[in-house]
Amino acid sequence: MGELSTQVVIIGGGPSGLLLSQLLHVCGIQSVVLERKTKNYVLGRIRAGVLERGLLHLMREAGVADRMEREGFTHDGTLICYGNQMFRVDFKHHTSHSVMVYGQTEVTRDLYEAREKSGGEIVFNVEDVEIHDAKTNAPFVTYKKAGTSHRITCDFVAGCDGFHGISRKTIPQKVRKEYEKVYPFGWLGILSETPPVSHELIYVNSERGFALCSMRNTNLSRYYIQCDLSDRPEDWSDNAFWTELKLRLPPDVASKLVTGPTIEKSIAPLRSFVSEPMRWGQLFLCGDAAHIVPPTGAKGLNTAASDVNYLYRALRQFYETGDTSGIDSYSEVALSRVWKAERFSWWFSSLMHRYPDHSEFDFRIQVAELQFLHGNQAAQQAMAENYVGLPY
Ligand code: RFL
Ligand code: PHB
Repeated sequence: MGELSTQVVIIGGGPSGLLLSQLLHVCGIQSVVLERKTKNYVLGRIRAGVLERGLLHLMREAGVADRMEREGFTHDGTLICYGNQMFRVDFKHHTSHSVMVYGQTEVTRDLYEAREKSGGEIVFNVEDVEIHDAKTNAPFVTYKKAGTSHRITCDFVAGCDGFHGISRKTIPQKVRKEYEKVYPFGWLGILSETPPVSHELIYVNSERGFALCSMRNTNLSRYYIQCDLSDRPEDWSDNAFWTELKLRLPPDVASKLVTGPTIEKSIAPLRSFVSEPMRWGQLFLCGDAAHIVPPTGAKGLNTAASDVNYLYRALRQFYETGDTSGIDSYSEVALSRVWKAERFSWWFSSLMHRYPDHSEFDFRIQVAELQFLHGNQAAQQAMAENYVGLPY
């Protein structure tokens, strides 16, 4: 049995776990990250593309923002289409803030590089991770790697292991309350080495279903279309995808679309989920381990980052001054912001998708709300404030 001791054991080497580990490192707090997969597997997952100002600030604080500042694209607004209308919500005008388009893959790559440079301990390919004695002041974590058992004693455990991880499930069922909404459709997403059709994102509510035009860089486009939950990526040839996307875009946008071979194709279900509380003894949940949003508002990674922000400051306060107030209020403070992101993501999803079970009445209400957003500056300001990210 391998024995080790550290201050914080972080379960999960996705963006939440790595960002927390790097921020703790910068203020002299030790951690060990345990990741179930390999580094290449984690870096191969194509996910988020839009970063809020809070996450940009944290990347700077963690000392990992150089490439992001050089290569990321600042977006001051977004385009929304419905019927034969298109309008722009100007984030900069309404909030004086912008968002940055820089892929989650790149954020994760920059974080791995920084952790490796500073000798950060990340253990890959771990199995059977278990959290013990989280309700005492001497928690420990056990795991197996290549058949050998290991044990790490620590002060705190951060559960950053995503929706399917073990951390949330360590909290006894009678303590946990879970809230969930599953949407009756999914998103089929592709990546292609083609120039993006627009320099800002385009969200489309078309009669054939939702579509989104996004990007990663000047020659890498990311497009999504709403699909049936029973669809599989292999059911969609490249040609079928491009044809369907064009049918959902306004004709002048569709005529500019550059198509090409896709280099990734996947389907994500849409779900809203929150598990409360986010703290149980010395165990703290962060990111997808505690909550999921449908991707329409681009809030998943950003909400993970806001949890990391609160937890990092709470741990820092504890180690620097012995004050436990940040730790004690973590769950309540994090959840208050989480629920606002849940509300926004639910609202924007409801506004932009075609629901198979909607009546004509529901549809007319959706159009009325889109028209209201189109014509009303106060409604656009509310949307812009949520999209660029509510303050921490
Ligand atoms: P992750 O990324 O799931 O990482 C968790 C890590 O934990 C590991 N793990 C374990 N390790 C050890 N032991 C165990 N028992 C373990 N179980 C799991 C996993 O291997 C993994 O490496 O969670 P994290 O770090 O909380 O990060 C959350 C974000 O990844 C997620 O919220 C976003 O990707 C959501 N999301 C978006 N968020 C945005 O803010 N903006 C966007 O534009 C955006 N677009 C998206 C998205 C998610 C998508 N999909 C596929 C779900 C677009 C899509 C299509
Ligand atoms: C993406 O580029 O992957 C993306 C952008 C905006 C969203 C969701 C996903 O709302």
